[in-house]
Amino acid sequence: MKRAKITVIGAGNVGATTAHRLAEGQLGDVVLVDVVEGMPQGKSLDLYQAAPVVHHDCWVVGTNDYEATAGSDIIVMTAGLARKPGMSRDDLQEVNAKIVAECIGRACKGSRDATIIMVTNPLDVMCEVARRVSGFPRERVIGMAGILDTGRMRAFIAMEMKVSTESVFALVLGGHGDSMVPLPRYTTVSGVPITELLPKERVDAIVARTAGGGGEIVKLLKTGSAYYAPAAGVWEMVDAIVKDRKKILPCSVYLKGEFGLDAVWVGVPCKLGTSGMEGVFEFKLTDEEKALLHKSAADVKGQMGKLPADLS
Ligand code: TXD
Repeated sequence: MKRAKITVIGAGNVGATTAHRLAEGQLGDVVLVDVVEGMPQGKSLDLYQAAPVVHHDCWVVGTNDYEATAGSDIIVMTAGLARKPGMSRDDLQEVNAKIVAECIGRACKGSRDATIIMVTNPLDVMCEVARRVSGFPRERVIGMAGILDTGRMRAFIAMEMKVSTESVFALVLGGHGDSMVPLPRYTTVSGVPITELLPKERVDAIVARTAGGGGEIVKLLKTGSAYYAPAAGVWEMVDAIVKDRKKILPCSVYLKGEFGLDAVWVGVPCKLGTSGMEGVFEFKLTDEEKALLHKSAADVKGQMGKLPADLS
């Protein structure tokens, strides 16, 4: 079977860390693209020189143009500005929309069958830019945020209960922003909902810390935003797609009526396999949960409305 070819656009913190995980996880050959001259080439050489030591044989190539990306199976889009302290994700929209339109437009020319995994913020709105510019069906444009948000929630619960992170499962729906919707009712330790295990005020505190999880790291780092856990989220999506694992993972998806929402990007559980986003995993929400999800979706839709009609 042919080895997967994965283009990672943006060789900054998230992009380079993603390339590292993908190559060392033996998921495919990696082409790392950035506008900064020499930087993706240097990082790729450095990554590839670890191959003989850590035992992988994936090629890692760096470039400033898109020629070497042709025929990619997966395009991971991480290029763009990251938040600085005091900024919201939406503050990045205008400038990042231009970067996403340019990069996705160029990358898609030689890779018409690729699946795009979006990372650039504001995530859900940038997914719409990629969908419009690429013309790809929703199955092949998917946003990475839910794995990060649920990863944060799982980590906070593991810290609180002093149990292995592996025993904790969490569910977060909604846009990747302040109005995201962590669902404690479906968040469990070894199958038992945390609402049965922790007092309400602790659950509320974990929900609030999850929603502000990105901002907490921005504040600590001062010069940029999180990248190790985001890169892990991309790794899990690529792994599910290239190995056709049919994993149910929370991702940003262009909804077509699911959960009562239409023509908007929000995080929902979906099935990932060779064809990309192979189906939304829909289930019944309480009235309160539904209201929160619809509020989050309305926020995303409001931001989508600010995109220019012509993105080229
Ligand atoms: O959950 C999520 N989706 C996210 C999203 C989690 C973490 C970070 N998230 C967002 O990813 C973040 O808000 C940013 O919008 C992106 C990238 O974050 P990163 O931390 O990697 O930013 P860096 O380190 O500044 O890297 C960005 C790189 C940098 O090397 C630039 O030179 C490059 O993007 N860049 C470009 N490359 C190619 N082409 C163009 N036009 C371009 N413009 C900038």
